[in-house]
Amino acid sequence: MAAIPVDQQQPLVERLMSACEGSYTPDQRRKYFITGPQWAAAYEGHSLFQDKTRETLGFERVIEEYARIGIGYWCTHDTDVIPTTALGHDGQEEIIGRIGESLKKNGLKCSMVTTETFHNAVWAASPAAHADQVREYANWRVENTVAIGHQLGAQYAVYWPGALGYFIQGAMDELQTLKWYAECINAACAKDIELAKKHNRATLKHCMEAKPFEPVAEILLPTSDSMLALIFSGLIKHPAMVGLNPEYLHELMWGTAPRAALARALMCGKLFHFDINDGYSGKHDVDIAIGLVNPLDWLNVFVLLRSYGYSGPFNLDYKPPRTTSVHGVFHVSFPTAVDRFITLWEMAGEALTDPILQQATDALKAGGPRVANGLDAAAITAANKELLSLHELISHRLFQILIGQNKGRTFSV
Ligand code: 3MF
Ligand code: MG
Ligand code: MG
Repeated sequence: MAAIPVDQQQPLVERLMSACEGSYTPDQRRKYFITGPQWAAAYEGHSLFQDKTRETLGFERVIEEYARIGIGYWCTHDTDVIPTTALGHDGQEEIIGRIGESLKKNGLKCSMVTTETFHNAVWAASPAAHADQVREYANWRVENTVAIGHQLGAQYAVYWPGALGYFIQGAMDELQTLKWYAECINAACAKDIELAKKHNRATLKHCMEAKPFEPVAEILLPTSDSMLALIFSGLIKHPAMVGLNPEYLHELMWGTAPRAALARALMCGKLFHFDINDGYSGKHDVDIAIGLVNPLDWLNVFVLLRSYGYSGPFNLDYKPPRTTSVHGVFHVSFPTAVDRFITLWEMAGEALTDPILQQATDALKAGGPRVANGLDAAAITAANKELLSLHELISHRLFQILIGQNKGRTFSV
């Protein structure tokens, strides 16, 4: 193939995108509770060892592009849109006013707000640092974010305490730090109760998000389970207001099955919000878009969520790769991520009504014949033995659903 002139490259990408077919319309996409983070689209491709590859984008552009794609909801960190120096000053009100206009003009809703308590130098010793003024500032920051949430009509507030930990142990008393951190969540809830009353709105759902490693080496609340322990510890004043925002890759990173982590959140009635992405176990937070690494696992995750009626947001918390241009971010990355979500979600619906899966599951539940002596382990084993091959058959059937063989797709052999 001859070299592709620069001005022909975007048209080539467009042509191949439409040749892929199978994309959904913006109206179809808007039927799902899909939320697009400001930071995901505005990510410039930089990392600790890698320079940025894309230009800076403001919220106006991101909101406009999400609207065009059919992503119905937008979410943001406070400092994604308001410089740290403007927080709490006139600049904040002016920016929030412009965000409100931009959302209205484009028909988007703000679903969630979150506080950046990990990037700025003030969080070097975490938001629950020894210095009481740092902690007071952290409390004010989450209260301020809750206020922004009410102004923009959000339903959720998320907390990712990524800097709550250390590189080298000794200086930090873990228990004391956790108690201080709980005070920060309590401050957010108290402010929320006050503002909800004032604005005659429901209180927000406060969602904690865990990540096992990054940006510090040892994190005090590394998993969703540890956050459940905090929520139920007695340190949280309004535990009914606080739940989880698990992230698929954060759970996978430490080697657990994300589906099992989600099941534990569901068991506690705490699956409020869900960050969807993909990546690898045992690696850092590569934030690949949903379904590009573990589509079969994703199908299984959605079977679980559909089985138990999860109705919260699906937040596209991933990073478009640094090989993708800004045009690619909005014409390849986000539309295809949304469409893989929809496909996998609908596929999970098919799995739930698949007659083979239904019969296999029913048979497992029916079990073999009951034996006379309920203490005879060998007889109980023999009575159920042949049915257990259905475990593998079920996995095979899910694979077939993933590749469309349940719908008659065949391969040349
Ligand atoms: C980091 C994350 C965060 C959180 C965000 C929401 C930047 O790995 O996943 O995204 O989702 O801070 O509070
Ligand atoms: Mg993450
Ligand atoms: Mg996340």
